[in-house]
Amino acid sequence: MNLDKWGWNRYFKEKFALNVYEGIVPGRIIKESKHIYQVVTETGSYKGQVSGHFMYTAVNSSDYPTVGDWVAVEIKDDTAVINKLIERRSSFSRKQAGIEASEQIIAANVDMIFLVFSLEGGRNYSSGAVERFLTRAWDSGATPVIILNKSDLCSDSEDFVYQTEALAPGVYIHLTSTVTGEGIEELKNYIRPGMTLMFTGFSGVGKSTLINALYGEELMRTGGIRESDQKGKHTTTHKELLLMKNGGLLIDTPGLKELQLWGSEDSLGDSFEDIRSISEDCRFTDCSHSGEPGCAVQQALADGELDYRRYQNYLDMKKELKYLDSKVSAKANLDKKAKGKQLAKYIKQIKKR
Ligand SMILES: Nc1nc2c(ncn2[C@@H]2O[C@H](COP(=O)(O)OP(=O)(O)OP(=O)(O)O)[C@@H](O)[C@H]2O)c(=O)[nH]1
Ligand SMILES: [Mg+2]
Ligand SMILES: [Zn+2]
Repeated sequence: MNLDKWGWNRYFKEKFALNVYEGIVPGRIIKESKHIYQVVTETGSYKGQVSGHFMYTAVNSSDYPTVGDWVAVEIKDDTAVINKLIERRSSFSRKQAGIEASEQIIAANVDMIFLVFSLEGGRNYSSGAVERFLTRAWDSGATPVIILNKSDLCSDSEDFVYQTEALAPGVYIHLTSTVTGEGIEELKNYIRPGMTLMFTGFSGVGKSTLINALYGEELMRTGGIRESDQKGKHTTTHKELLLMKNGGLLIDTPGLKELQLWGSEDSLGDSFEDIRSISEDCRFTDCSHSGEPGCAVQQALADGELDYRRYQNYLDMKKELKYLDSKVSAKANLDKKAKGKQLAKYIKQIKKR
């Protein structure tokens, strides 16, 4: 199998070259569910698992491979034993659900991220959600594209495009419908050989249906929407990287209930470029924009140049990231100690043998 069509390129070849030794070959993770992997290599597609050594040296869940990752593997009895993760070029992540401060990588080595919302009038579109997804997407290293799906269920879909443009300056926005076919041809233009596109969004917005429409066949199972609350039913249960007929690569992901932020306060710079630029005129460089004298952001609010809702969401997200940062540093210290002990034990065992 030629790996180039799976996105193998110079960047990864160079990174891989640092890890080459006898019997080790490159592979890409195309499926993952609870640390059970499917890996493609030059000789075929294999079930995969990480090696004992890998497990001992992994500290965080983000150190484990996920869909889209390139890995160094050794094929043993039809199993790909994963020895090493090849440095990621990009990764889309969020804070893992629950109270623990750890990062969950949703997909890695993605070139473009389709942020899918739907316009049926429920909770699957909101300004706040667009800003949240966009923040994570810009921080991933991949380029975001916004899709407003189910345009057939919305009588003022063009208004949503204008509204979204204000939230996402400079980002391409597409109105689509898998029922009328609106916008599907335009989306096809993004699919290029060797390029990886991922779909993310809430459950039931139509990610898998869009992928089927782009593929031209029923590739992924699609689901219904609960009538009671217009929420999706979580039809897609695992992530999967799919090879399109023309050579492009699409990643389908399970719908999210919520997107908790990950990263530092700096992550907001790209998605709130307007606020960042206004704040250059604040009197104090460390202005928090919540009442200091000479605050340009407060002035912009007063002048109606900045939307109050957007400003409030910005402050909320900033607070969330600051809190996360304090929890992450605390956790890192504990992890380091625990891992140090585990590693010492492992080395002792090897020496004994
Ligand atoms: N009216 C309308 N319905 C759509 C459109 N696209 C998808 N649907 C329907 O929306 C429902 C959910 O679609 P899925 O593709 O399963 O949604 P998903 O985003 O993959 O959901 P998860 O896998 O749960 O994350 C299905 O009943 C689809 O037929 C559209 O453009 N218009
Ligand atoms: Mg799906
Ligand atoms: Zn200010």
